Amino acid sequence: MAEAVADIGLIGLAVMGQNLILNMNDHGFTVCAYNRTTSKVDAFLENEAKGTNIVGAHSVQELCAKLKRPRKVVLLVKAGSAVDAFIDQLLPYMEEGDIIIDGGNSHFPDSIRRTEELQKKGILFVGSGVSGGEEGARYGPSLMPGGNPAAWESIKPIFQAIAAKADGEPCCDWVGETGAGHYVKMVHNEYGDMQLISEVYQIMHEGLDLTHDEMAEVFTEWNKGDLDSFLIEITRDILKYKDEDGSALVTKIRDTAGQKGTGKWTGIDSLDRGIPVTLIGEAVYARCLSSLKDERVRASKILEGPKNKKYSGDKKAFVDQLGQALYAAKIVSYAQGFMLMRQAAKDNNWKLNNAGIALMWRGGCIIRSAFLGKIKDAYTNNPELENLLFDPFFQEATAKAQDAWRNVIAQAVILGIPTPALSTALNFYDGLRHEMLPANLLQAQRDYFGAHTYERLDAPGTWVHTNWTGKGGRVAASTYDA
Ligand code: NBP
Repeated sequence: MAEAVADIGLIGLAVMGQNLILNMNDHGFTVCAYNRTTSKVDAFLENEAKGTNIVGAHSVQELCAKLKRPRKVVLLVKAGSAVDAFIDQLLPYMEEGDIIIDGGNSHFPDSIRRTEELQKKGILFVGSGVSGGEEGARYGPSLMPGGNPAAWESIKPIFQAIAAKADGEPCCDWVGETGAGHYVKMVHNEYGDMQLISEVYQIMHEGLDLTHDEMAEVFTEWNKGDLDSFLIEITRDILKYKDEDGSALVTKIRDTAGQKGTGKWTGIDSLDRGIPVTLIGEAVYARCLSSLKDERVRASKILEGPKNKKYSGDKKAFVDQLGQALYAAKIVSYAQGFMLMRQAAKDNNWKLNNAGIALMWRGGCIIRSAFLGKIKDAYTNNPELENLLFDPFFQEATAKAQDAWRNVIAQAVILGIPTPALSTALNFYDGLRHEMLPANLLQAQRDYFGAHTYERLDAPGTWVHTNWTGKGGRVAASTYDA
């Protein structure tokens, strides 16, 4: 029988698993490593893990035998059936109170199911979002654990030690019950931020004729202010990067965007819950449109655009307005994300800690930014905040930026440059701040053609049908929302 020497076990020795193990080792935890293909355990111990306290196992049984109690096992394997397969393999060697943590990119309904199924067996399941890629895993990821709350006390010291730190605080806290960790990880995605930055790039490149070095300068400046973030920083570096012939490498990259699904999942989930997360939706569709390259090439030859394709005003002033538009649209994007999480929390009985979530995203992950500190402040000041845009700081920030934001979109429309995310953000903002929307007409139309009934403003709760043409009958359709 192997001696129980390890504080925690980890299964899955690909890029994330290996780096997370090394990170835990750096923080003084003894980790036992295991992988389906066991030759990778030996290779890891002989190379990357050489000279460390890391130990290995060649079977799930050996792994469990080497773990101190309660046993804690992190899975960092391909999401889906591999996670279920490992849970099944672990169960015979675990006992009540032991903990299984899935750190892969699992879809949150799977984590809800796993938490509930394992709870019945006395095993504590944690579905944890892990963000930050290879470097994050190695030197400090953003960690978003959720699942069975009874597991938190045992894993907290390890998770908070290895997580990224923002202003000295760990970018890791308990998110909520069952699938909350993986849900928050799903909503936390870079699609909106990346699309907004890309639109601003296209306006500067196509409409203002700025060189890539000039654009890099703009991003350098932006990174010193409100927009200070990882994505602005890497965009600056990308714009500066030269190919062998001295031209900007980015201009040689085929303009078809890939996607791995988290944006799409968020979009679908927002439709299911009836929450307008329009920035993610537009960002996903923009990637879809980008991948229709051949069709776009044909369209570019036959579909007419505006005659005037270049901005003729003060470029420097316009670049300043672009920065303001980017900031305001980003605020709307995060407001929408928090609206979605608020609804999901209601639907699933999760008590989400919004300030904690903002802090978890503040460092270690792709969307990390100084701006998330402001979101943390907003939810710390008012944990019950209905909408991020209602917070005085963000209310003022959007009010200050709105003239610039409107002008940027107006100019982009005139020049024929697409701005799906910048525009949808402004449309959302204008929609939200309208007490009255034209849905009254829409309801009248629905009642006209389908006898769907409508509610009268002067008699709330009273649903009536009007015989609009004088020819219809008295019978109305039943009232329900699909
Ligand atoms: P991969 O997603 O490439 O997964 C490789 C691991 O999964 C290996 O240990 C492999 O074992 C194991 N595996 C596979 Br593939 N199929 C299996 C099966 N049917 N049964 C058992 N094991 C199986 O590794 P990764 O990129 O390190 O990511 C790990 C997890 O973390 C994934 O869920 C990923 O989505 C998530 N994640 C990745 C990143 C990133 O930047 N890469 C960031 C955040 C989260 P083998 O060696 O025997 O083939």
